[in-house]
Amino acid sequence: GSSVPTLPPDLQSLRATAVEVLRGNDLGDVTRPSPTLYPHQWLWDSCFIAIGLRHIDPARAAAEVLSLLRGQWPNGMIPHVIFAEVDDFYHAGPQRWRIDRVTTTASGALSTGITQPPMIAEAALRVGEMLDPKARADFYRALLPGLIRFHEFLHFERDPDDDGLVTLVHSWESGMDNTPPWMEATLPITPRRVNVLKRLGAAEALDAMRRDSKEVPAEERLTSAELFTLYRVVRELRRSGYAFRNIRETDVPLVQDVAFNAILVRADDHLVEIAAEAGVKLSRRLTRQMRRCREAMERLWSSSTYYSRDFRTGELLRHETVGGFLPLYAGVVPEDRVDVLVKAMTSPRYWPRYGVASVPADDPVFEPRCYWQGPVWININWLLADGLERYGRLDAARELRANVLNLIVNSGEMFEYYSPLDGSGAGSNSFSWTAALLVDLLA
Ligand code: 2M8
Repeated sequence: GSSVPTLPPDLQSLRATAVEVLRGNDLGDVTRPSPTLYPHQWLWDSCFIAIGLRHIDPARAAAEVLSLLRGQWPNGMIPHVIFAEVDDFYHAGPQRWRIDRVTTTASGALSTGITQPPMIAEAALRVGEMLDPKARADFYRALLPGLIRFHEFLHFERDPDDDGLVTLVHSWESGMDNTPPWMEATLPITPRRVNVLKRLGAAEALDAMRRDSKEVPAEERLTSAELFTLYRVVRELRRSGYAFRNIRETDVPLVQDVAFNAILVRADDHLVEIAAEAGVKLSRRLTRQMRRCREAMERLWSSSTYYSRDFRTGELLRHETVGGFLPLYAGVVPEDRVDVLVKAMTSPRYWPRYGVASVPADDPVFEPRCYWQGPVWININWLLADGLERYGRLDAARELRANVLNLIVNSGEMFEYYSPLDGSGAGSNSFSWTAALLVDLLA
């Protein structure tokens, strides 16, 4: 762990910077994650953004959450990106997904064909706390039918064999694009032409084919081989009509992601609470699957941490990441394991100096400034602090929050992610969920 920092006096101006970033990324009742890299609406970004916005403008925060329903598919899925009508410089835009051949969204907006960590119920509950009773009742009433259908999509469509855990079909669904276990599961299906180019030493030719942003140094993003493999997965999903029964017949990696399932278990609890307050009854089938999912988390534990699991083989993907701590946030960790997890999380391996890293610093693939392969992410640390609190580790939770706050204070800017070693910012700047969660941390 690290020592509790003394906060500099200009927190107010830092908060003003954060509010400014959110305003700059505001597209109406949707907030884009960043002006340079991400011009559309992302599912879990909007949820974290709403958690911050509730302190500034609760009605606007409620609108941010509700706007996600505009992307909902007839099968209940809420997509990971709802495309805004902007000049599209985003590299995985509508033309990669072509969902218009398969389905339409509630609003007719274009979207991707995959989902993202189901943070909606958490955001709804937190926003609800800030609304007066009448506004909250209206908000819940508007949200509930779509939210219930989303949870049903996850528990039914994505758990076709009644295993309990839900399965993801792309690393983008996990939100942690290049996290090591996902990359190890995905790289075996690298397109042949990419491997050939690599073998020929034509890495530059490969890089030249990239259409993602040049704003960020290459060493802070996915490698070209990784990126082209993720595009290949999108192509398989598109050809499968985004239906799980077809996708499972392809060679696309299918993963019961530990972080996603942990977030879902917690979201299920929140959904139960919201439904109870609104006097809405959940179906017995859904209630049963929620229970089975919670129980199935146990299968992801092995000796000292939780892992994601391969849907096809049932084998654990034994590469440790920060995702292994999110069962604390879910509340599924037996008391005799909590110390093991908390010790690991607060050790210098994970928490060398500034916040908990996405991959432990002694991992051979650890890269302090490369995306989900080492950097500190503010949203994950927010979830971890909440998990510590749930288990009564109040000092550790307080210390983590103070440390993360200090990280942002020192940088003075709202970066996408930060080096856990020296606290330097990386990725996009003016990043919305960093700004929003800073506002929440300061509240
Ligand atoms: C990153 O992912 C997108 C694809 O979804 C990308 O790499 O283009 C991830 O960090 C993800 O968790 C995040 O939601 C998204 C937008 O901030 O960016």
